[in-house]
Amino acid sequence: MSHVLIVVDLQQDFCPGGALAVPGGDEIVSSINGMMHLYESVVLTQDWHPLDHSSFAENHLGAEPYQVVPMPYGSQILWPCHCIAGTQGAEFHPDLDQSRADLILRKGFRREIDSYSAFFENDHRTPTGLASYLRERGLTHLSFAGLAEDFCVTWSAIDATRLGFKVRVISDACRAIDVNGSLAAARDGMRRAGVDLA
Ligand code: VGL
Ligand code: ZN
Repeated sequence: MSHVLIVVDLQQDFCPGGALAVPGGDEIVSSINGMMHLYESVVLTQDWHPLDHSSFAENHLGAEPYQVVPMPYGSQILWPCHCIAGTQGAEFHPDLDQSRADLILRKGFRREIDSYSAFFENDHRTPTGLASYLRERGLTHLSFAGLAEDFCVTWSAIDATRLGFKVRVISDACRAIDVNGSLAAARDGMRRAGVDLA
């Protein structure tokens, strides 16, 4: 029984001043650093998009950020341009301790599909490889922290329970975007899926 801390998307664009700032996103960095020593392993995820990514409102004629549009894989919220691969906004918060990270998993790098979950792209079918990595290492108990609780953290946590992992979300070490009641809906979905909301 081995425990891994998965820190989701604690990147500059999701922190105050960034392109898709999550309120209070920077407030969780020091508590996350402080809990890393409690785990056998630490994994960081990194949202990593090409400039022409289909989740960006800027890439849809006449669209506004936060508008919902149909995509071949389901409905998709359009976001402001964020976490462009190789730019400063895609870098981790400068105070995040990266030294204990065994793996940095990038996601969302295909133009035509978004990837909230650390396990599957938004078609719920295309794997990122993380499940196999964790299983091969015997990491069975997953704790999640990071940004944003109501999107990438929730989608990752729910997928993880479906994949058979024991899953906990440390809400105090998360912050949410909370568009149109998304945080309440996300917590509801996590409880129903059997995620332990600590
Ligand atoms: C995220 C929206 C778009 C997240 C990533 O990390 O929660 N949200 N891309
Ligand atoms: Zn993104």
